Amino acid sequence: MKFNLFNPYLLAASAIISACFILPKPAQAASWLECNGDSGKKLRWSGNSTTARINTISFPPGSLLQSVERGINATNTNPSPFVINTTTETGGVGSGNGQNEIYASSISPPGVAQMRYHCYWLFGWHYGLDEVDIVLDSSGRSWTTSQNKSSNTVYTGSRLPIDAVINHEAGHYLGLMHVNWEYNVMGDSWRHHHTNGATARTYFGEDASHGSRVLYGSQNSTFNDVSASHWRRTGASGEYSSHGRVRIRNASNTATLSGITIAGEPGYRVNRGSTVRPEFTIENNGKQTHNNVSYGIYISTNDYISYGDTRIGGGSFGSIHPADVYTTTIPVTIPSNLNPGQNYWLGIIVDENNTISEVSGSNNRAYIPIRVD
Ligand SMILES: [Ca+2]
Ligand SMILES: [Ca+2]
Ligand SMILES: [Ca+2]
Ligand SMILES: [Ca+2]
Ligand SMILES: [Zn+2]
Repeated sequence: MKFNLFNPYLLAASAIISACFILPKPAQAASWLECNGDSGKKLRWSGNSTTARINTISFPPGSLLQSVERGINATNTNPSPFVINTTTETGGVGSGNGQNEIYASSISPPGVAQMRYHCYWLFGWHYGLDEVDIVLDSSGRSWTTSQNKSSNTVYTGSRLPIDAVINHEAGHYLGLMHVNWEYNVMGDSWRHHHTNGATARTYFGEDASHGSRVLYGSQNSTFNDVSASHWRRTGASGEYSSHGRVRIRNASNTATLSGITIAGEPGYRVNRGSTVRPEFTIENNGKQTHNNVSYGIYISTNDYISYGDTRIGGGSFGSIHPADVYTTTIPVTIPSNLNPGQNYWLGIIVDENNTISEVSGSNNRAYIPIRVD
């Protein structure tokens, strides 16, 4: 989709948008800004890399700096050729100083990307991004530098992961805008993780990766990555997509099973020998369609899904396109020999037979807690 930015009276070199206050309209793909309503004039950087200066007064070397760098790395793990390089500085910060900076200050939202761009006609069109600053709120918000789900407020902790908000704001840095019609990091980035065992990793995801390709094209080198998540889109909240955990549906997919909290996370009660439909979000974060993608469904005695767990089903997804996030349910029969009253974790492994040469194979697994009755 597009936002028309042309102001015929604007001949100044630069204008600014605080990316948290743009109103979007529903459309098919990721979103970005367009100069004069022209799809040939997308607002992006003129080259395929820029440098962001991480302020080490805000984020000192150690876990704070690492969490910011991890968020940028998550954004950089996309199939476009564009790369955000990082360096550090201790100098002054501000919008309009010609430097792309990442720093902390007292602001109202948790994070904001201040995007400076130009879009004007002067004997020809001139347009593009000029400077983007990423600012995180410093006014006593409970941040964490950890990827442990025991720290994360959307799991069993109480804190907001720095890397997740950096990942979202770095999407603005590329030129992407908010999306509320698909599960994506430019919506609710707090609930947009690859989680297996104790670790919940923020990631850029299919829709933003698609957006990065719309803006910058596809990189020449091979970039394959399918993944599985236990988050899904549940609706829209203003310009952001709302996300919640995936569910377990009944065999006919007409109702959701009864819920139960297991180890602090949302789980479901299942009967031994019954057929149920666990739900998972499957993404293709790469640049090409993958056909006949294998998957297996597993029963685990813990929240870490591995090939060592008990395989109870599987098959293949016919075609996984790199532009439409695929949240689906998969019928599977709960084994009769499980222990009643015990907690298990129902998991998926995609590209189970490892035929796709991937950027990351560690994001191919996701789980749903279950209590067996
Ligand atoms: Ca500076
Ligand atoms: Ca700046
Ligand atoms: Ca296991
Ligand atoms: Ca993968
Ligand atoms: Zn935003």
